[in-house]
Amino acid sequence: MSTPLERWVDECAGITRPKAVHWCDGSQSEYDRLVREMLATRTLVELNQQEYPGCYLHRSDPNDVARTEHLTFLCTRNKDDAGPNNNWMSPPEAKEKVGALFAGAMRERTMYVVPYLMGPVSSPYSQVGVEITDSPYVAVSMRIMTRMGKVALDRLGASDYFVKGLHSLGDLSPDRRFILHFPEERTIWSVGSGYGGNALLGKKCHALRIASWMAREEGWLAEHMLIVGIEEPSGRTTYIAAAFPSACGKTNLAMLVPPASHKGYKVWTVGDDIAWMNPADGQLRAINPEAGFFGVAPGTNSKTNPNMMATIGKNSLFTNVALTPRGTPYWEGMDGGPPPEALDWQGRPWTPASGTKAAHPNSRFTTPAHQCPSMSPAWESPAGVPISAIVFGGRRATLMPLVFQSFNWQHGVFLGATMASETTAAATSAVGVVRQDPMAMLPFCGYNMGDYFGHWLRMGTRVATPPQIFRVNWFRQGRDGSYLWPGFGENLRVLRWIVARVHGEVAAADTPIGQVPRAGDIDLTGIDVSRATLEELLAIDRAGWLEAAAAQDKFLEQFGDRLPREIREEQAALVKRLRA
Ligand code: GTP
Ligand code: SPV
Ligand code: MN
Repeated sequence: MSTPLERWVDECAGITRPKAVHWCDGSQSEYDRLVREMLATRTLVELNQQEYPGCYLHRSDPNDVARTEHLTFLCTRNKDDAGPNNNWMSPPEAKEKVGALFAGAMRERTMYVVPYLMGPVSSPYSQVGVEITDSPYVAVSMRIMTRMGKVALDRLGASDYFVKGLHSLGDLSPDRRFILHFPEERTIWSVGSGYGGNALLGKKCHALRIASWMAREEGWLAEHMLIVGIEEPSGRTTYIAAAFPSACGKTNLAMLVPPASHKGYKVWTVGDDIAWMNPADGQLRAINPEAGFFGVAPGTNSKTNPNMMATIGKNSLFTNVALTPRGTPYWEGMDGGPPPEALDWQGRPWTPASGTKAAHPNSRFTTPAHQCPSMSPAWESPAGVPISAIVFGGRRATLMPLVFQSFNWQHGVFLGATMASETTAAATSAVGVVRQDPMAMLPFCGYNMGDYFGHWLRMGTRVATPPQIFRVNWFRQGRDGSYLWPGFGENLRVLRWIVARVHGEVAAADTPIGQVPRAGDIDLTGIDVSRATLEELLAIDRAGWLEAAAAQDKFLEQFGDRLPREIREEQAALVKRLRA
């Protein structure tokens, strides 16, 4: 008797016609063999093994370097269930159109069956998925990013309850690229891309788009959030979950190193990109469903993120970075400045005089979380960690203060729902354009965001002590374009205020937008930020906020009847306070 999984694998093989089928067991020997095969086909390039043991470079197709939001679809029976925040295709149309692209797509290739677990091995919150792929790069990346192979098959047994992901590189043409989600069938189809968020289906496709749909049905939250524990000199640890849009600082905040002035503080990493939060014992408890980091390379160095520099020194895959003659990776903003010569991310000769970027702005590394020196002892805790604060942050050169707090849960949901941020190189579209990105989930919410706001509002009533909600912005710029706030490790100063607020240990000033710190309550000892700059970072520009409110209003309007009354009321109340 075959299992539901075996029957589905046979069905996919029948359509895609691979020359061989390999079931991944997740072992080191299997990983090593796949790496050797990819070195032989030049899919991977070996890096300097003395300096970077177990590290390899992958250069992707130059047309396939970031998520493609315009080619990403929700395929729900009812179009309104996908909402104005998603591209939509009807399931029958999607199956016909994209099914044709899968037909015979693996003819010259091996089909890898990749069973994976999202979440700690014995956590009740973890989920099994299986990704079928014809990309060995995807298979080895999944071994870093998830608990892959036997561990997932053991958990699945003969059950038919798993997320099904079918992936093929196809011909890598954006004209024949589709990333489709069928939440009603817990199924993902992805064709035509080998890039992380499009191809590592456990990550954005399963753990956010499909999981957010499941979370609404089951009463939990699947969010684009880092999870971090702040330990104070007293030994008290407070856990924070924070949502920032792609390439806006989650990884960096998750593993920040306290500044020298902050002896006795420790920052513990639980996760850097995705949080699954479940109500338990009157609180929200968060797990990190992932086992690795797929992090942004540019800007990473031993000052901004020493923990990540330590993590990526071994057993890591680098994608679309530059290669020095010594066989080491290079990207803009790395320690030591640019090398005199290198091969750029496309393998072309490059020098600092070339006038182009050596590494792609969205070049990334894939690296095991357990190698990170700041991993929390609780990062694989089956019960997750209790979340005391939720932080929403965007990349905003103007207007948005360094930090402020919501008046209550409902206002906090409104603050998340009205977040906007400048777009980044993580997706293929214009960079630096301010767009509304509620809860940093605009590209990842697997259903109508009007319903999503309603779900968030309800979640606040499901726990006796809901987290307190904050907004932050590390990216305010002065007139000369330089950052007003030093960021990175110094962000701990802001987290300290948040922690103190959560424990009722510091006051705040009421303003029309929320509760703002009194300037004296952000510790500036040991940094070069003047009191005047801090006051500028905390100031409220009423005229600017009224303009922002108009943009918010326009965005929220799209959701029509699906927009909860509470959000409408918060919007009206904000405008009223700003005009008062
Ligand atoms: P995704 O993996 O795309 O979801 O991104 P992320 O939110 O984890 O972003 P990440 O931490 O990788 O940061 C993206 C870029 O922002 C990098 O180039 C960082 O160096 C930069 N960055 C992160 N934190 C700060 C900060 O506090 N201040 C400034 N100025 N830049 C920052
Ligand atoms: C993001 O774009 O938010 C990422 C990278 O974390 S990807 O996995 O490609 O989505
Ligand atoms: Mn992300």
